[in-house]
Parts: sequence; structure tokens; C-alpha cells
Amino acid sequence: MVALCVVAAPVFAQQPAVGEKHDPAPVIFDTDIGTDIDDAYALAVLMQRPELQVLGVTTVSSDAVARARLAAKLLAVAGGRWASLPVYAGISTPIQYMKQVEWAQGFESPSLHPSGGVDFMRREINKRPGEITIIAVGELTNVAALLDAEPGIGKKIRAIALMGGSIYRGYAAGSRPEPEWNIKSNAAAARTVFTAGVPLLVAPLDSTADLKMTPEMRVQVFTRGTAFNDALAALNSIWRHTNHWNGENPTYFDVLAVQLVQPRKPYALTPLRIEVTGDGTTRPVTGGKPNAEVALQVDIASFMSDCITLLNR
Ligand SMILES: [Ca+2]
Repeated sequence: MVALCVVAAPVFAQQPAVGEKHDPAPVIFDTDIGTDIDDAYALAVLMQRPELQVLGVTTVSSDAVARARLAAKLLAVAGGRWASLPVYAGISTPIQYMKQVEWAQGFESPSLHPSGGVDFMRREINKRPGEITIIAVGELTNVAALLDAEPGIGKKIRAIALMGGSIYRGYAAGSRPEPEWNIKSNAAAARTVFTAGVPLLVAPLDSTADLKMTPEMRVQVFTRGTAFNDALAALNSIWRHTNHWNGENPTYFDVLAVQLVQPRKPYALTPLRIEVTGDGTTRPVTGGKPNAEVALQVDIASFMSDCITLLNR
């Protein structure tokens, strides 16, 4: 990892000083829930974080309406204020594997909107300029459409925390960097986001690909006995037995993007200038101003233990 030696020293961003009180940070969760299983866990962790105020959920890619239905049903199962949280379908794209959405087939709710995801983000950001962080854990199609929708809107976004990219390694430990799914699914959109000048908090494969939820951790979460954790168990089972890449232990890719916002503990972030190429490669370049704060490494055991604690609240 020679390259690691030449990058700037990590900084610890956004960590409130000890004893400092903050209002919850408003966030919008933009997700491709229904394909991989980590979006469901990311939403679940997000819902257990009082440091964050979730304004709504938007969905992206494949059948975005089916994804929104899935998110809305999960929120309805959680009950209380979650049942009325707005969920908006964003931009749909060609159909991809998303078996979990069948769990929500036929679900209806007044808080579920079959279109308008990008407009929802735009409205909320204009209501609270400079305050809202977008947590983007799918391809960046909705977010790029938002940035294109209104000149100067990027300046009103506090930050975008995203799962995406592959800086010094790929999916497998020790592998070379490779185009990562969220980036390569719409590289043009990713380029729009990385060149917009919005502060970016990035969780790439480097720090996320080894965040495994073991069978023991699943037992801990699924024995909780709440309707919500039972729903997570159902979705986990559907995913486990149908995903075409034979994933068995969920990887918490997207969950790190949630945890980088108003972090519960310090995460080392490295300022990098990242260029997105046409095939979705995210290349660190020297010279020029950094455009992203990147989590290149996390303490896996401590990260997973924190997540499991939150899921058992
Ligand atoms: Ca995702």
C-alpha cells in the first residue's frame, strides 16, 4: 500500500466536542433497497441514531416504486412516527435483481409516493439551505438529477455521505481497485456528484468490503423479538437464498455511509481528490483541491459491534 504513504494525513471530521450539544442533523436517505441486503440494515441503523433526523427516504434504480414500497413497509412495521415518514420513488432504470421487494407487494400507505423523489429532495433542501446531508447508498442518479435540476442547489447541501468507489483495493481483500457498483451503475452521475463542490463523505470498498455480519451477529439481532427485527430476518432470508452472487454473510457497505454522518465515534477521513472515469473507476489524483473526505480504513470489530448494539435497541 505504498500509495497510502503519500496521501494527506487523516482528519477526524464532524465529531462534536465532548459535552457539546447538537440538534439532530437533518438527513435524506437515498437508497436502492431491495437488491443487496445492506440497505435494509443501513436504514435500520439510521432509525436508531438520535443524532440524525430523517426527513424522508428516496429510492433509485431498477423499479424505484417497488423499492419505495419496500422501504415504506419496513417503516410501517417499525410503527410510531416512522409509519408516516415520507417515502418517494425517484428515478427508475432497467430492471435488476431485487427479490426482497416481493415482501412488500401490495403494500399501500399515504406516506408512500410513487414518484417525485428528486423534487422532494429539492424542496427540503430549499426549505433548510445548508443544513441537510444526503446519505446516498445506491447509484447516484437521483443526486445528480437534483444537482442538475437547479443551478446553485449544491451550495445549499451541507454534505453528501455516500457509499461508493474503490480507491486502493477492490471487493476482495488484497485485490486491485475496480469499478464499484454504485459508481459504475451511472458513472456520469457519479462524475456530476464528485465535481459539484458539495462536501463529500465517502465510504468506498477500502473500508466497507470486509464489514461482515456474522451468523452470531444475525442471531443477536433476530432474537430481539420485535416486529421490525423479524422483518429484517425475513428480508435477510429472502436475500440469502436468492442473491446471484451467493452472498451469505451480509456486508455492511452502506451502513458506513450512515455512520460517517454526525459520527458516534471518530472515523479517520483522508482528504482526496477523486476523479471518476467513464467506466466508473474512482482514481485518486495528486494536485488540485481535495473533493472528498474518504474513510479508507475502519476498525471492523468495533464498527460491527456498534451497529449490532444499535440494531438491538
Ligand atoms: Ca445500496
